[in-house]
Amino acid sequence: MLSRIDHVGIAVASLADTIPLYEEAFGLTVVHQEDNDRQGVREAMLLVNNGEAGSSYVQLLEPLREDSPVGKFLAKRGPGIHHIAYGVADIDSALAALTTTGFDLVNKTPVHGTAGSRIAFVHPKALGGVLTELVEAVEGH
Ligand code: MC0
Repeated sequence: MLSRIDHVGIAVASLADTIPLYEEAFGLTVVHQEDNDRQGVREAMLLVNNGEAGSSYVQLLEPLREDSPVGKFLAKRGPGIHHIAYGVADIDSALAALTTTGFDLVNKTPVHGTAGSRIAFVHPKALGGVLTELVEAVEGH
């Protein structure tokens, strides 16, 4: 079902303060920035690798509102790893399989993700405390 690690989502208080750390430490560059109002985040995608199965990124997430998943996470736990996201070729069949096996989905149908991708979250309580995202990327991402 899973084709790659698409990205690691990291909650940060400030993109402007955190992006230079990844540039300096690993020479990564920001290849995409976007506000996702429904998710309540301003995000920056830093490319790690373009592989045969698709690309992998570090995703830095700054909350747009305190009362958003990342805003609440920062208030409770402080900055750090917020979620892991796996690439899938067909998110509809991946979600159908997880529903059949009884996993608690935050999104039963896909919603809008980075750069036009279709995404869905599995509840952290269902996977040992790790918020998990599935990503069906659009061609070229
Ligand atoms: C909350 N919890 C987490 C967690 N967030 N555990 C692990 N990782 C996280 N990121 C835990 C809390 O510690 C708490 O555990 C319980 O879940 C309930 O937390 P809450 O603070 O009361 O929050 P809820 O219940 O209102 O919401 C939790 C839920 C939410 C996972 C449903 O965060 C959600 O809908 N997340 C999916 C959307 C999302 O994260 N969007 C932002 C990234 P205890 O033990 O205290 O009960 S958007 C994104 O990444 C897009 C742009 C993309 O990639 O394309």
